[in-house]
Amino acid sequence: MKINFISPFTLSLVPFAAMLAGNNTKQSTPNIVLIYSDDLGYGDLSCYGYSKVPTPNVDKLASEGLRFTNAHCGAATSTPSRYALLTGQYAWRKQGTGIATGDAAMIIKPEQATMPRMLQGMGYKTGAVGKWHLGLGAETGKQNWNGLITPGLKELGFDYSYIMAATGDRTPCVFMENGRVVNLDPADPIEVSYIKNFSGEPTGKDNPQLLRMHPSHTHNQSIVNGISRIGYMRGGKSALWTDENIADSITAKALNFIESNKNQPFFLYFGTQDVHVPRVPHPRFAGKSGLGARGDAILEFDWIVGQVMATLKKLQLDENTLVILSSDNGPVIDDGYQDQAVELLGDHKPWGPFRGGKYSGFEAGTRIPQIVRWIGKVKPAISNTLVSQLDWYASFAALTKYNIKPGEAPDSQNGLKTLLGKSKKDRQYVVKQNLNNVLSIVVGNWKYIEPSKFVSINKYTNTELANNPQPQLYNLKTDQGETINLATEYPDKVNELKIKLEKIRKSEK
Ligand code: NG6
Ligand code: CA
Repeated sequence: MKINFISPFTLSLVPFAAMLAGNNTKQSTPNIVLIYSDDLGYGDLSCYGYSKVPTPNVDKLASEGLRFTNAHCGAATSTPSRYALLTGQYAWRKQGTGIATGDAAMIIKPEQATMPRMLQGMGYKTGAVGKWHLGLGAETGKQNWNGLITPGLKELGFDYSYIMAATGDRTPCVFMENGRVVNLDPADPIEVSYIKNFSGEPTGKDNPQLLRMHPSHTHNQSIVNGISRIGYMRGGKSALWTDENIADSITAKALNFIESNKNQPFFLYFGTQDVHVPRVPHPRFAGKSGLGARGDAILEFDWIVGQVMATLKKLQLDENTLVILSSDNGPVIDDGYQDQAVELLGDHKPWGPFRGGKYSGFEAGTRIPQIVRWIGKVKPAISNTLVSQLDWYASFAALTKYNIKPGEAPDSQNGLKTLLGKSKKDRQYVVKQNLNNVLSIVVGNWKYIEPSKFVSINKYTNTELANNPQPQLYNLKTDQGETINLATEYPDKVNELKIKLEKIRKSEK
């Protein structure tokens, strides 16, 4: 008699074999890795065609995935952009979401819904590594940097965190792991202030002879590693980061997080310090781009991407990991230090074909690179579809079959099909904010920038902010550089977009 069945023993070997192979390809939902660069422009990557800096690892990612040409972050600076990304709510709806100091209280409150908590609830291990810049603790200026700072990322749904509290150019210049400063010697406690210096401590302003990199503006307070910063700090010598090693340190932690969680779904929010100021890349990259420290920082960023991709491949996670690479805002050349970025820029065009840059309401402020790669699920292509980072929250919810509750991630829409290249339908509209919280809205080819009385130029960076007492209307299809204001020619269009923007602004969220 021919016995034709699969024994329970054979069946039970299948998951066991998958386990042995060290991969989680049988997982029903993919791992999610967000590589979130800082101040990286649309034109900074060679795959976007405007770059004089080779970025082979990013280009490979793009050639294996979907490269977006019409992707937008929520704001032209870091804190509001990150706030919007992690909560699915426009930052301009909430007070206190502007560029945060290094001693800011946590800006997202523990009771708010967050992307990591949502994914955690769906069985993901969640980790944040690198730049944070969304505040820590309950009260501004009141953190005890020598103990556990709470509430922190754990209260927002991150199982693991290894972060820089704010930015590379702000104190405290230390890494924090799961809410505590790393390598801190209790005999040398840390103090931080954004009000006044600690007596006897040198500053960039009073002791410029101690600096190896001089500020071009501001950035003249406490000195760490020969670089003066925004903000004051004292103590914690053994915990201070070495700027040259930041990329190596955070990358090691990111890879370790991936490796430790390879057998279960994980979500990694990996915010790089590159290419923010101060730009002090490792000697492996310093001087290598020929474009000064900013170009070298792009090389370092590309290396980081290569490390993440090599690790996913080594762990056989390629086919079960959705990787998204993007940036928190557009590019800036001189953002506070004399690092030769301006002098050596040459033909490189960080802003691509767009006007403005970081801080701006013009496109270069918020039109950022975005690459989505998921082997076997996302076909390599270029997408010109209008998309917003606000939608990642609801899209990941759809991906993991989570039902968004009423009021949760109120400005986020499910754009999963577009993200995966299965739809070419533009988002109905995209709203963005500049440094002054002046809003603009893009609908199809049209862009409307609301009138405002703020200064038109950021005097520190020489960036056009797109602030104008008159309404502005641009046709992004025929004029992607926003050179011709069509507002007087098309008053009906101005009115239509103005009303739409007001409706979105006034909607209770
Ligand atoms: C600005 C700083 C700039 C940078 C930025 C934050 C001045 C004049 N400029 O206020 O150097 O630190 O904040 O950048 O102080 S971001 O990418 O984190 O938003
Ligand atoms: Ca930024």
